[in-house]
Amino acid sequence: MHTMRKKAAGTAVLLGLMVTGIGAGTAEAAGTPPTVKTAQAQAQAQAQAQAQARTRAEATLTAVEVTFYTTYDNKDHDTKVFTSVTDHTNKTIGTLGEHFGDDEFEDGDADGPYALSLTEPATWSSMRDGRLRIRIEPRGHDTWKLNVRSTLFFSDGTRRHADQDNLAPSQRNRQVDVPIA
Ligand SMILES: [Ca+2]
Ligand SMILES: [Ca+2]
Repeated sequence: MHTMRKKAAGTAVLLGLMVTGIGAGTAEAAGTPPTVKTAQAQAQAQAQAQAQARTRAEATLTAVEVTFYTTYDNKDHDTKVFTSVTDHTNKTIGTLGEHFGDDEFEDGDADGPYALSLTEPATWSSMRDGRLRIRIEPRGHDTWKLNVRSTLFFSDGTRRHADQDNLAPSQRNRQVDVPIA
């Protein structure tokens, strides 16, 4: 049973051989005892579940999109925005090339979705406990109040999100980190 669990791809064939073997070895050629069938079904289901978990953990990050919803304090036209995502080790995985240094985000604006450029490989599991990082560089004083929505897309079709309301980076506290869930 151990070898069957490890080799998910060969499970169907191995099961077939095992059923044949048991049938030939017993006086009752009529069929496999129900208890053996149940154990085989359980092993097969477990192998499939493990394979699926492995596949999901290893699914690669293919894209990251972010949208900024300015609420009731604008982003000044000359305040630059630096947006990035980090993995669970705090390594930068992707950055947004556009910094909006000549673009006001007015109250009520929805800006995005913008696609980040991915610079390092990442997987579903490595992005667990990662961060969406927004850092501003104002000229003079500026507070920017916003809600952010971000989606991370993976190769198996799954997604993670970094969403948070009521962010308020300013010239005093320039960086905000949003956990990736
Ligand atoms: Ca402002
Ligand atoms: Ca300014």
